[in-house]
Amino acid sequence: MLTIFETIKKVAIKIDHAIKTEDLGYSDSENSSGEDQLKLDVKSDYIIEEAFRDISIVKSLVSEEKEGELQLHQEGKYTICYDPLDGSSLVDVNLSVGSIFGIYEGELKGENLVASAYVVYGPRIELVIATHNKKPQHYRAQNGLFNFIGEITLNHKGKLNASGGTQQHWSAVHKTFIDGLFASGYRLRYSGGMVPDLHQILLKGGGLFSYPATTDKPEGKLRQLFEVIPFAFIYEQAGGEAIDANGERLMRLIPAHPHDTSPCFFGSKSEIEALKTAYALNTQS
Ligand code: FDP
Repeated sequence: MLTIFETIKKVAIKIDHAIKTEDLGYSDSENSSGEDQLKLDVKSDYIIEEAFRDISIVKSLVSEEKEGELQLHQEGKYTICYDPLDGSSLVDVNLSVGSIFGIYEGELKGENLVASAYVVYGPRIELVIATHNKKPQHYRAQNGLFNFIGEITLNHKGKLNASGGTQQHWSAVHKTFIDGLFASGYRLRYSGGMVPDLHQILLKGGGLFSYPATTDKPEGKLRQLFEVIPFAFIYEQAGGEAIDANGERLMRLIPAHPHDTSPCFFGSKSEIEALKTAYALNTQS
């Protein structure tokens, strides 16, 4: 597993370099979710694929930018599911973006995730790695090397509130709940990049990130294997919770297809409790 983490550190430095120096235009292709691919998405995907290609413990790769599973080593133990450059359109406006990695052993489902990691490319390059029975470990790059900064622990209750999706398409339940959080003093923090938005909540003690079911996206937008499950694990390891719109742990998700999405909520315990109450109360009325 250490080899995988060391490889993630190497690719992070290379992707950061690509972000700062490469062409930002669109490629001629679409990804499997039907979105136009930026050249940077394609380049980042290539950097990751090349780096893992010779690592024998890696059985296969599943990328947000590719349709199927890429088989690497039959005797390998792990499948790495990754989003090479999440929120890549934000590079155009010089906001932070990230890479997300979910490391699975066996069938691709939440309960088989053994570790996850993400990288934030911002003014600095930061990396968070989560494994079982440990708080997430936070690193920062300096001169091409990652230094350990500390463990991440969420407070029981936070102050930040970030909800995705077009508000026009939110359900009445979600709107009432989010309005209630603001009315009780929560502050809006939403850049539109999942990685920096979730990173901010983790580092600033807590709060809530939601990507709910909306009328235009009933199954949400964020992808289970590359985005939702890896972050669910990190939030749980940090002492928070991560659930879907039915109150089920996101770690119990079983994607039918690698690109399946799910409504998702990540937060400190207090906000998730409030969410459960709000959603249940409104469902009954
Ligand atoms: P993007 O489409 O820019 O790649 O992964 C999808 C994502 O970004 C997340 O990073 C982000 O949280 C979300 O979409 C933002 O979606 P909305 O604009 O619908 O809120």
